[in-house]
Amino acid sequence: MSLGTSVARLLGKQTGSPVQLQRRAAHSVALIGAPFSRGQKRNGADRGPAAIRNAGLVEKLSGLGCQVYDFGDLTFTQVHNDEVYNNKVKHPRSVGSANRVLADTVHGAVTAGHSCVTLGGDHSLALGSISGHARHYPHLGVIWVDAHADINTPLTTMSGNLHGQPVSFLLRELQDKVPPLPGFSWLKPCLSRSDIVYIGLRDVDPAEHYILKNYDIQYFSMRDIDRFGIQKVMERTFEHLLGRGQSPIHLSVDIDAFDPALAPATGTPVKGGLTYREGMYISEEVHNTGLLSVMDIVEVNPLLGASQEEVSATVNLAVDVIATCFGQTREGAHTVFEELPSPGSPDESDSEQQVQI
Ligand SMILES: [Mn+2]
Repeated sequence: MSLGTSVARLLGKQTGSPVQLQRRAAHSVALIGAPFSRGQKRNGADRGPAAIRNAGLVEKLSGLGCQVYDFGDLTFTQVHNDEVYNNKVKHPRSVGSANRVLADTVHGAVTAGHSCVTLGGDHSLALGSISGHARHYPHLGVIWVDAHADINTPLTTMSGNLHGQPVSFLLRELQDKVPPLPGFSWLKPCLSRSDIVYIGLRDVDPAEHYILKNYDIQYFSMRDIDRFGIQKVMERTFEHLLGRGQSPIHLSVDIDAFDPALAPATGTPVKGGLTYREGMYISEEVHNTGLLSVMDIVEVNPLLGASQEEVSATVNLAVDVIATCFGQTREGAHTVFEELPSPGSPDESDSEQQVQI
């Protein structure tokens, strides 16, 4: 018995069939820049969208056969007097208001029929990205690829930074533990604890560990990846999220899930992260489901590389993750290649004859 086969059946997957290739080639992708960094304390995460665009993302997606609709970068209104909440939580009104704008934009893009890529920005923007996504598709499966669980509540956070808390606001089961934050009144929890799977965890606070265990949230730490291998981890991820039936996938990738050797230009690096190959495998498998609807790529901070090489490595990795999620393969793709040229067949009539033979 093969887990892979059951997952394939689960997904109704017909890998490599012309119909599916055709469908993928027609993919329309909305790019939404969310240059927002108030969910954490380092300057520069707001420069992520420009850096990722400048690394050739649009060209790469177009080369894969995607129709790209670049929504540009969102502008967020400055919130003055954004006082700390409860002596702890920083910039609540700024984070709340920016995410409200992002939620509306993602909702609009998904409703218009696009797949959507949200370029961060810090990880607090998952609040808006997932909320906007869920407004159109109430039943989402979320794959959260990250070194951190980002599931502190405003009452358990040690840093006070909202990029470490978004999941607590999104989960219905945690609502009696989450106080109403100024700027967050628009936000309604849209996920159940069984709708999310973590991959790549290796720096989890005590309260976060308590939540993961007591609310029975599925996660695969780096240790689990060491034990099972990334292939099993992905099979189990899809069994968990799709075993009840197909639902659109929201992939939220924090670049710090990768090893700092690969992604040094980020605010909270933790050693012992994903390899390049593990990251590409995750992205390929998500693409292969045919269910990817929205993805976030966050916490790329061009100001934090020690050199231009470090910044480029981090940014190019982000581009590779996105491109792979939309069909770039390591084994070669042939979505735009329909027929091999033959010697002596310069015109249409010749190639028609060949087809008949
Ligand atoms: Mn994160």
